[in-house]
Order: sequence, then C-alpha cells, then structure tokens
Amino acid sequence: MNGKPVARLILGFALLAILVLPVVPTASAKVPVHVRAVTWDGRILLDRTVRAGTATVRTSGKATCLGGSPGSGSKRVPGATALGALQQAQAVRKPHRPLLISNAFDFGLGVCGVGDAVAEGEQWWELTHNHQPSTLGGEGTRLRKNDSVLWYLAKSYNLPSPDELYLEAPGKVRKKKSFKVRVLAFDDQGRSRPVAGAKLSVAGTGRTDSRGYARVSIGKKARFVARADGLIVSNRVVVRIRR
Ligand code: B12
Repeated sequence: MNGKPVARLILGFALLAILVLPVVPTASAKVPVHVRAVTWDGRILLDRTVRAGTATVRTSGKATCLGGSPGSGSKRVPGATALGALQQAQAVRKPHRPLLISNAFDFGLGVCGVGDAVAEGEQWWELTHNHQPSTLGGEGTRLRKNDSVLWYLAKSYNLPSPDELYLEAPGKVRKKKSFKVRVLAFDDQGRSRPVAGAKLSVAGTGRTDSRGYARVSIGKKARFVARADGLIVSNRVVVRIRR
C-alpha cells in the first residue's frame, strides 16, 4: 500500500482542524459577565462577576408566577446565557436558596424567584441585558464577554419599569484625597443621562450635582452604591486605597 495519499489525507485533516476548530463556538466556553439581582424595594441580592457558561437548572412545580402548569425537573442550558449566569452567581452566594424556575412554556424557561425573593401577585422578574430589556427569556438571552445582566423584581406588571441607576467610581484612590464619582440612569432604550440628587451609600457623602457628580474622600476601603427615589438601585463599586 502506498503511504503517501494516506499521509496527505492526515495532513489535510490536521490543517483543517487548525483552521476551523478555533472559530467553531463551543457550548462549554465561559465568559466573564456582570450579574445583578435587585428588588423594587432596593434590596441587592446579587452583584458580582461570574464566568458564565453551560448550566443545568432545576425547574419547580411551585414556579407559578407566569401561569401555565410548571413541573419539577432539570434542564441543561447550553452556552453563556442570562439564566445560566444568574444560576452561577446565586450558587456562589446562597447554594441552599436556589432559583425558582418555571418550565410551563415551550418557548423557554421563566424566572419566578431568586432565593427568598419570589414574585407574588403582580410582581415579576424583569431581565435587562446591557441596560436594555431583553426581548427573549433568560435561557434565550446569550451573553458575550463583559456583558451586564440585571434581574429586577418589579413591583407590578401594571406599572412602567423604572430607569436603572449606574455608578461610575475609580477602583483605587489615595487615602483621604477627594475624588469624583458619577451617577447615571439608563432608560428602557439603553440611553444614559446624569442623575442629580442621588444618594451614595458611604457616610458623609453629599448628593450628586446636576451633572451626576459627587466629590468624596475615604480613609479605608469602601463599597459605593447609589440610590434615588423611583429608580432601580445601582451597581456596587468597591473603592480601595492605593498603597
Ligand atoms: C403579558 C406578557 C408578560 C407579562 C405576563 C404576566 C401577566 N400576568 O400578564 C410579564 C410582564 C410578567 C412578562 C414577562 C416577561 N416577558 Co412576556 N409577554 C407577555 C405578552 C405581551 C402576552 C402574554 C399573554 O398574556 N399571552 C396570552 C395568554 C392567554 O397566554 P399564556 O401562554 O398563558 O401567557 C403567559 C405566558 O406568555 C407567560 N409569559 C409571559 N412572558 C413570558 C416570558 C417567558 C420567558 C416565559 C417563560 C413565560 C412568559 O405569562 C403569560 C401570562 O400568564 C407576550 C407577547 C405575546 N403576544 O404573546 C410576551 C412574551 C411572551 N414575553 C416575552 C419576554 C421576553 C418576557 C421577559 C423575558 C421580558 C424581560 N425582558 O424580562 C419577561 C419574563 C422574564 C422572566 N421572569 O423569566 C417574549 C418571549 C420571547 C421568547 N421567545 O422568549 C414575548 C413573546 C414578547 C416578545 N418579545 O415578543 N411578559
């Protein structure tokens, strides 16, 4: 038998594998994304970066928030999705208080609860992806590197959803030297605007001015969160002291 054609064939396959494999997306690829879960009354349940990838979620017959007839079971959610990321973030924080998920609809899974924050009556869990309401459920909302996901327990589906506060602050500052933080709000079109009068979580800080800025100084590591009446509580930023 002539070995040359066989060798050529092997070489051909090897070249093909080198060229094609890196561009074929794999369901197991994990990407860093920022996940938050907050409630209409200002509770912050989750605010963290996770490496999102394929997840297996549990569904429950008790997840009745969206109607239909949900059942208990489990489902594999391939790739990096807003639902998988939520599950991964919650598993780090409170593995014993899992998500409450409905499988009552064939077009996707629905979220009814994050730990003890369960949608009741007219409440519902809203999903925003990169500061805009997603047009798909958590399972269908696919994520890319550094995307941001917000799960927001809204007070009522009969009320418009509030704008989302967003806080910008430096990661490191000099001890007791003043620095600026800025508070913006995103509307449902993903457009941002400065927010005046927002309150910061760190004691001794004033409210933001008409351009959304506040001047602050800290003596030790501090966690900043911004709040303003009628708006969704902001992301959390940890500011450290430069050594
Ligand atoms: C009303 C409505 C809602 C209401 C339902 C509550 C209520 N009591 O009214 C609320 C505001 C809660 C809602 C939420 C969401 N919805 Co909605 N909703 C609708 C809408 C406009 C009508 C549904 C309806 O009443 N059908 C008539 C009844 C008789 O049929 P039904 O099957 O029993 O309807 C129920 C389900 O549709 C369920 N439901 C509603 N939305 C969703 C979304 C998901 C992912 C699931 C699993 C179930 C579900 O609630 C309905 C009432 O019980 C449809 C669009 C449409 N025209 O179908 C979108 C629609 C179903 N929703 C959609 C989406 C994307 C969402 C959200 C993901 C939006 C978001 N960014 O957060 C969330 C769900 C998030 C979660 N918790 O997992 C998409 C689903 C697309 C998809 N293939 O995934 C649709 C098709 C709109 C669209 N983009 O075209 N929704």
